[in-house]
Amino acid sequence: EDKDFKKKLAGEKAAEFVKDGMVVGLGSGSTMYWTIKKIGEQVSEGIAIQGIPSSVQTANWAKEFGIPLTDFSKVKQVDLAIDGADEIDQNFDLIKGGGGSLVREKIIDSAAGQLIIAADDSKLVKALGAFPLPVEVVPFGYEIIKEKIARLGSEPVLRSQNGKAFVTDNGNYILDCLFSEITDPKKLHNLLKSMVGVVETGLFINMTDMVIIGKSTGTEILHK
Ligand code: DER
Repeated sequence: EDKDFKKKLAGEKAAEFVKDGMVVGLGSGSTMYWTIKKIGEQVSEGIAIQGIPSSVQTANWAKEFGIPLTDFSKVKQVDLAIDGADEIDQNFDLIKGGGGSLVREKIIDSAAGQLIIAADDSKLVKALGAFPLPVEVVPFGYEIIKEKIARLGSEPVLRSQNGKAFVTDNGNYILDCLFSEITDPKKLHNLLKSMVGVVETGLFINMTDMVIIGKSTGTEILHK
């Protein structure tokens, strides 16, 4: 399907920025599958890198493709992080978290010297918000947060899987909050983070250095 082709193009292109000796933050999602697969090929051709996975799924793919893994108990910095996104606006601010890995992604992405986002062209938007904003919350008392966010005019939905609440790698819940159009992402992020029990939001503000877009005609590299 065309979208998968675009994801593969963008994901593989991003791997070209991985250099020998790097500690690489490995993002999550179906676009990152292609990045991780490509990095695995680079490793088999002899470059020496270490990956820090942002999810169990990503760790499994990295192991499958032979990428040596490390963690923050062994390394104190990440040279380059590569990740996907659900929405990318004109300031390179992102909505992420569609795959439920936003907390570890944001920890890795914010620790990285450089963050590259790889995505198919459907992710580019004028304003963030058509995609429901994932908010990771502590399960205890999440109903109170849900009520508070509803009063902001959103419709928070507890993410579920197989009829039960979806539980993240960190043991938390996710509220998917539709805001439709987020005119001030930073303000909304800060407001949500100030609510007791909110762990993190899927708003990745002022973090992205480069965006690689997969299109039917190839890839396009966007710089801020
Ligand atoms: O959950 C996430 O943040 C993923 O990176 C997501 O935003 C992108 O997923 P996709 O590459 O499968 O579209």
